[in-house]
Amino acid sequence: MDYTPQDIEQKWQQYWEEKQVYKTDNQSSKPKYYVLDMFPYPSGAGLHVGHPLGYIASDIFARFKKLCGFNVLHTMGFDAFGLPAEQYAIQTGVHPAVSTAQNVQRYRQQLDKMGFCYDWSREVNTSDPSYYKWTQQIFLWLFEHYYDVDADKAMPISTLIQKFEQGGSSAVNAVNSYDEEEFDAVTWHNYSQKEQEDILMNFRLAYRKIGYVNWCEELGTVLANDEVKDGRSERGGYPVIQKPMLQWALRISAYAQRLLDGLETVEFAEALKIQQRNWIGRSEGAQIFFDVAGIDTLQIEVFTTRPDTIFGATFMVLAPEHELVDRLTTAEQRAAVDEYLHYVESRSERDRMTDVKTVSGVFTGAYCIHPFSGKEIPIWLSEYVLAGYGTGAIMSVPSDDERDNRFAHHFGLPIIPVVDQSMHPYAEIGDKLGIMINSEFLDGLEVIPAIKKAIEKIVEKGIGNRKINFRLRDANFSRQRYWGEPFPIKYDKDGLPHIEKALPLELPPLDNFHPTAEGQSPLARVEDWVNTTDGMLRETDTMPGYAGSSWYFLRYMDANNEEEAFSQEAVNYWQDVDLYLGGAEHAVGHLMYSRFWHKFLYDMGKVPTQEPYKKLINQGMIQGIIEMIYMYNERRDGKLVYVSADRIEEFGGEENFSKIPVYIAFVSNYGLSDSHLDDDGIKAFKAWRPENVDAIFECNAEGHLVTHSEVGKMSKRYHNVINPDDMVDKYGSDCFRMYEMFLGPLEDSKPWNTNGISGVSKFLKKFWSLFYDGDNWLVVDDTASPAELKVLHSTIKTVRHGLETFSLNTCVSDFMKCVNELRDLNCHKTSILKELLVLLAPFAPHITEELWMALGETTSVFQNAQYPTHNEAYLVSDSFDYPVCVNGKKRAMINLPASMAQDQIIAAAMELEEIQKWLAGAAPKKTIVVPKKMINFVL
Ligand code: ANZ
Repeated sequence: MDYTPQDIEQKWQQYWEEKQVYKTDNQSSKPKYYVLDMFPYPSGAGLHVGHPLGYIASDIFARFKKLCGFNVLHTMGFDAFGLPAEQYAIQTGVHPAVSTAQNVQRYRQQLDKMGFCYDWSREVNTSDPSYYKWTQQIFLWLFEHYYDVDADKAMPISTLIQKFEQGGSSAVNAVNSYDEEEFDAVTWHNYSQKEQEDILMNFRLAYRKIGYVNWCEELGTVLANDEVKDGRSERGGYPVIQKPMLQWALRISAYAQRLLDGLETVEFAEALKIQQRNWIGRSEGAQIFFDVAGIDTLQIEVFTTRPDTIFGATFMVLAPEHELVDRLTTAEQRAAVDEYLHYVESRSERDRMTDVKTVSGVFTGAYCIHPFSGKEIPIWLSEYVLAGYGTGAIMSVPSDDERDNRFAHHFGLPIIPVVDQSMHPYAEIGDKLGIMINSEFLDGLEVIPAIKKAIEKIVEKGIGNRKINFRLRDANFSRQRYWGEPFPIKYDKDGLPHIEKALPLELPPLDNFHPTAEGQSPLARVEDWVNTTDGMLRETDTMPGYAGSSWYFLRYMDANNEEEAFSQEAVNYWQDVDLYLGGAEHAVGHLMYSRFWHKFLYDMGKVPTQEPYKKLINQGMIQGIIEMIYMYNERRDGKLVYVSADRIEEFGGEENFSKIPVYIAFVSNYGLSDSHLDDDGIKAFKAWRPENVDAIFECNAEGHLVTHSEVGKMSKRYHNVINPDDMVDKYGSDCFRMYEMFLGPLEDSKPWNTNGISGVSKFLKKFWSLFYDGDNWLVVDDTASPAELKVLHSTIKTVRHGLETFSLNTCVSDFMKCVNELRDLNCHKTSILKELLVLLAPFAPHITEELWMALGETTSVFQNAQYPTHNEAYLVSDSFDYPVCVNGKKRAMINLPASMAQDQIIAAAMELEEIQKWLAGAAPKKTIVVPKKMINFVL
């Protein structure tokens, strides 16, 4: 029987499905292990060879763990809500549910072909009402909780209400966005229901606040951040403004410290931890209150990490959105301020944070009192101060802060050096500029002690406090879109939110997917859905893409539970994800939100662990090679001219050319240094694009049009997508799986190159040939030799090590080496091959299953076998290469068992032809044998 993967792979895939080989129970006497992949968004383009890289690695690992005796949870599903399906619906009228279902089906086919060991009975699909019912439920839990700082956890809103009832606002220490007056218990009782609700909203973990969206009037729609470029819409180039809208947000900021602390307890790549730490952005410093000149009781609160520089603060800057802007602006400055605010509207937050070239701002006309000098310092507005960070106001220290310095230079504001506090007094300069510089109490101190001292003084003076600030902001949770989870919320006539109790609240049918003229979600058009029977109006926004993905790993634990999101029992059994594999691009999005949701669920007592993922590996990207041909910038006789890459200098070099990506199927030696279009390639290229029919091709001497190759994205746009289906059809899934691993270290990005795949294909054929020679079954039950055992056991050792350290590429080469060595030894012994087969099974599950059964087994290797462990005893070198000397000069070498007796060693050495020649028939005078060192004959 020859090895033809096409004949065996489907057979075993069907077998696994029929026998439910990968079905996992929530109860077992075995230890548990949970291997999770980041589930895909099923896009219209299908999977390319880059996508399965992580899936293959995790599948190998899951199978390995199964064979090691673990009860392994390994699942797959679809992150199926999202923008592309909705945009497709806008363009084509095809309902997102329809296109999504088609894409899911295609993904499923592609995944199935690769022979993954998923328990498909646990599949989740975030757009399925039976799933999003629970996403809505978790949202409501968030809505019904607040973060209690004293308890350091989420608590029910009912507890908060009790506290307000008993002791007013001072009885509560909670994370909130409430910035109105303090109130006592009596006042709370006297508040109307609406007033009470408005207050509570500022404490909820899911709450409503004014958020800013990218609004494009011309397109009549809200745009996502990456649809906006330099203040204009990417599509059409229309102006985009920041439009305030009431939006839902999640109070992730309440969990900032715990999200930071949790990183110490998990095994993520250090680079990823750093990214998360930066995103959380913990800063220690002070809040300081500056009185506003001439307006009693009005204060501006700033946050600073450098309170020690307060003597260099020469002006204040507020974010243009700061709530005091209106009160502070003087009549003379009103027009200038209004004009400036108008300008800022056109600037996205991203521009404001990243654009350092533009210096812009305006004076409000108002002044603050410097708390130490008592002198007046001007209050300005500028876009570089962000409304959402700190307090949205800063004290500007142009001597020490770069942005402040740029600003001061631009607007001619004073700069007072405070770098070396010991070099004071600058009293004289300070007096001229109107502020006091006597920083006596900071004299001679280094920065850190100076900060401490400054805070001490600030607290002493009663003008501020020590403060820890986090850059992490509450995430906007509203999208003005159709294809997402509807909020289970409706509003009464006073605009108060009420909970929808009957879940799921399903998306209504729709055929016009355009947003409304006011920028609302298309749901706003479905009047009979929006207007509820109890006279309320439904929320028409939907949840963002990361809602469903924030908890899907929990659903897998108990995917078919109709009573609850997951049972206590299931989650107590599975606990958490042992290994999570996915792309690094989710570092601060999905991973942060899901860690946050998990901690919230932990606070509620719904999950037993603080962190959802014990270990996380980011697989690299598989890039494509882009093949381009040089098109000359001028036509010849009206015809396009293409020039072979090795001849472009004749035409004046690169600058006279544009590079056109060509479909890689036309390219000969694709991915190699001499890639080119030959006659057939040129023919195909001509047929591909009508404008090329009469094009001129300036080829090289061999008649080739040499192409220019670059490593880049694998994408439709570069015509370089390699479809895993094609690879599997041609080489088989086992080969494809092993080749993907063979490409290089899992975490590295690397270009796809099909050329090497035939090497892996040959390896599998050789492996097969240890069992079969044509129709001859070669395997025999003889006892294994030490050499064979050594080959096997050293492979077990290195492969296991490779698996444990996720060095799967080296495992593949270990297998190759092993098979070559066994072939050299002509080994066809059951005891060796059976172990090797199990060792290889996680990598190449089909071929090994076939041969396993051929060895006489009757149940799957994955249900029945145990992963081999190596025996060190077989690895000890059992022979030694002796140099054989005559009169001290080396004349020959001989390999002898290490345990051989001296007289036998001598006898064996004397028999050597070279030695016989030297002895010439005579017996040596003396023979010296140093065991495991050398043999010497003295004549
Ligand atoms: C005075 C000062 C002097 C500052 C100095 C820095 C250096 P991180 O580390 O990111 O927390 N800041 C505060 N709120 C801001 C806002 N909403 N938008 C823009 N900048 C803001 O940075 C905190 C520092 O960034 C604060 O300390 C403040 O400037 C500025 F030599 O105050 B500093």
